Amino acid sequence: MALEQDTIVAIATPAGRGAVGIVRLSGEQAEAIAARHLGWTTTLPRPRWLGRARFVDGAGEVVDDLLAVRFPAPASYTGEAVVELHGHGNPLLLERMVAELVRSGARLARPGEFTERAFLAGKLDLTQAEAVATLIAARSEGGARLARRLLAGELGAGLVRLRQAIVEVEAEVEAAIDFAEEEIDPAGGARLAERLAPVTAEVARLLAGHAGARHQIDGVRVVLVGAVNAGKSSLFNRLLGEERAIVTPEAGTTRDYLEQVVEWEGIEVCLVDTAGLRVATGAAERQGIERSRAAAAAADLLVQVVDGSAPVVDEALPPPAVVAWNKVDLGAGAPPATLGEAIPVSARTGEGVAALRTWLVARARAAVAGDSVACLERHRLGLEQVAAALEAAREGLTAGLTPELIAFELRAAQATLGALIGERTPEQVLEAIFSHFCVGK
Ligand SMILES: Nc1nc2c(ncn2[C@@H]2O[C@H](COP(=O)(O)OP(=O)(O)OP(=O)(O)O)[C@@H](O)[C@H]2O)c(=O)[nH]1
Ligand SMILES: [Mg+2]
Repeated sequence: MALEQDTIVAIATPAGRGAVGIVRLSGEQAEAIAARHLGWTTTLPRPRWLGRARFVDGAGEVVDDLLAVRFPAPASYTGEAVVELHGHGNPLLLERMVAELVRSGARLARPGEFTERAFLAGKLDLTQAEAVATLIAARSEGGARLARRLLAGELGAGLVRLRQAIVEVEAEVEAAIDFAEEEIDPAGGARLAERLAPVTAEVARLLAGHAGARHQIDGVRVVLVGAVNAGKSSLFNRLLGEERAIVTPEAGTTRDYLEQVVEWEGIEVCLVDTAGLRVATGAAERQGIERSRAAAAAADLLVQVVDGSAPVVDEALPPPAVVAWNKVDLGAGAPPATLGEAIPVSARTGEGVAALRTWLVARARAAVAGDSVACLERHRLGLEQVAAALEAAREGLTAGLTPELIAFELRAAQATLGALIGERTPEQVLEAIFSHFCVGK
């Protein structure tokens, strides 16, 4: 990817009105372009100091009274000259300023382009650049904490250490090639394999914690399923603490599934209410039931809601994590042991709902457990490749294969680690990562 020298501009604050709205410029001409509108004529303001300014358009009209700050290169987020304008948070004013800045020579930034430039300038490695988007998107305290660790470079630094250890082993294998040895002697092979063991163990540790870390970032999906009228939507509303889903005495009220994200004790939980399962009476309901089944299949935790006052034998479902034995206020008997773990509740009175929530939180906590920062799918795919290459190298070392083959595997592991950090990462991968950012970041 060629380094672009043009100056980019975007609104950095969210759409809508607010106390403050920020326009950000980055690139060689950032200061010169901003200067034209801010009256920075003879001297530029002190770097990194916020100063009052007036933004004037091409016709001399004042657009906004604001605060402006400049970050000369390379001590800025992008590594280029950056200017930020902190104006009043009205999209009309902000968009007008952006249009004026474009007229003066800036270009609209693509999503994630500021962070992409920071990455290209070497301010962040690729795992840190991803962390910026992950941190902004985090919907729970736990997810934000993990994203902050990623942003601090914990994963990137760990991967660099692993690569260094592999480079050292490879150097010894290459030495054997230089001496034109046909194969590595068994004692030497065993010793080198032993030196790879801690690297393999660390890769395995990162992979083992991936599922937990991913749940921390993406949340834990809790899906309510069951027969029509069992009280799924009532329970959904109770768990959320708001009347989100429609509840009626009619069977087949919920046609499509509903999702709502809640944060329970620092964990992001995505609660899903689904259409009741029965033989559908129409096309819409049939589709709704199909979607319910798909939602059930994608659940991390499945809660089967059963009307305990008139239990219906439900259709075949994946085994639920727990049964919510509902409507106990109507005098439902004890849940039959065949149902497995069941918690008596009443969505109407709220009885037992706290116990159900506590049960779900405990399971959600187990789902996010672990201490891996390898939280994204890209990390998992890369680390699995590294693990496979290391395993092939270990086998080669213990089986006395030619040093060339072993060196090849060790170089493959290094290359994959390099791509994870962002060195020689294919351009499509970079594009896919940065296109998921918001504009202005
Ligand atoms: N007495 C009593 N009635 C309940 C309870 N939970 C739900 N109901 C009633 O049962 C009926 C169906 O409730 P819903 O929450 O719509 O049930 P659902 O499982 O979402 O139904 P579908 O969307 O049709 O599949 C409504 O009349 C609710 O008021 C409960 O714990 N006790
Ligand atoms: Mg419903």
